Amino acid sequence: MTRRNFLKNAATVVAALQVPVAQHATAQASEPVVHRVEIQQFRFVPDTLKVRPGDRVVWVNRDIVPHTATAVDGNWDTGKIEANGVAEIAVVTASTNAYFCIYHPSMKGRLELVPVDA
Ligand SMILES: [Cu+2]
Repeated sequence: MTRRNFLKNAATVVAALQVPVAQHATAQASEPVVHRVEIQQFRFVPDTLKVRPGDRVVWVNRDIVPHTATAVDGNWDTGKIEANGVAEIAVVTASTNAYFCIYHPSMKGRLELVPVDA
């Protein structure tokens, strides 16, 4: 495979990752949503998400070093997300809290739980 083709294929993968993401504004209130957080330049983007039980949160690591998304209270942890890797959690009631990266504790994010019928 030529480098040009490799880059083209990589771009296709990135585009595919964007497909399942929906916003609450365009979905039925009761439908589970897949939220995506980009990890780039040692930041979670967005750093705060409003989530409902049943939603899923996907982290995509755009950096060249591994990261984690780890609940401060220890209730959930993606484990190591390699460079260009993806990790996912399902949102349950206990998922709502602050999280950080184990390797880079200055990286902080937050999941804010909202009622299912909100
Ligand atoms: Cu990190």
